[in-house]
Amino acid sequence: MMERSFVMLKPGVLQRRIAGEIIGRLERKGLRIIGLKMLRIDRPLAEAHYAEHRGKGFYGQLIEYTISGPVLAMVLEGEAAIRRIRRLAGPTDVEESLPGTIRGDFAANTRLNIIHASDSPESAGGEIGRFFQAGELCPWEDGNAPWF
Ligand code: 3AN
Repeated sequence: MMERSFVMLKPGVLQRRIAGEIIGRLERKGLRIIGLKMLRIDRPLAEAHYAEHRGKGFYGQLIEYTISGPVLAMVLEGEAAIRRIRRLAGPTDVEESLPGTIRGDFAANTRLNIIHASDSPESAGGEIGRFFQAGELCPWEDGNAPWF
């Protein structure tokens, strides 16, 4: 099923100069970038995005890290995009993420995670709406669709 997912490359990605590598992996899996912007997330937006984690031990650090520098926010479209991107990202816990996944290859610290990817169609819809206005998305015809 054709889906849209919200992906955010967190501040450590720019610090470590691995944005191109990560975006390349998403593209190679056949996903289409239909929205992309760089922004500095403010505290209210970070708190809204991570509302489900409020009260947890790592919440404060998670918010501070998320607002510590610019992020790359993206909307990707493709067949089963949500599940594909979650599989490419690998598990949240860096001890569990296998080599070959984005977290398995690049994340050394669960608290300083490098990628956020929507985990359901419902959260994707909410997250896309929180970060992008409808006019900022640019869907395009995919001439390579049969390959993917
Ligand atoms: P995911 O980003 O894989 O959907 P969530 O939503 O459970 O994972 O967690 C959001 C973020 O909170 C993670 N990317 C990570 O930075 C942080 N986090 C989650 N669980 C932990 C934990 N047990 N210890 C430290 N940080 C965590």
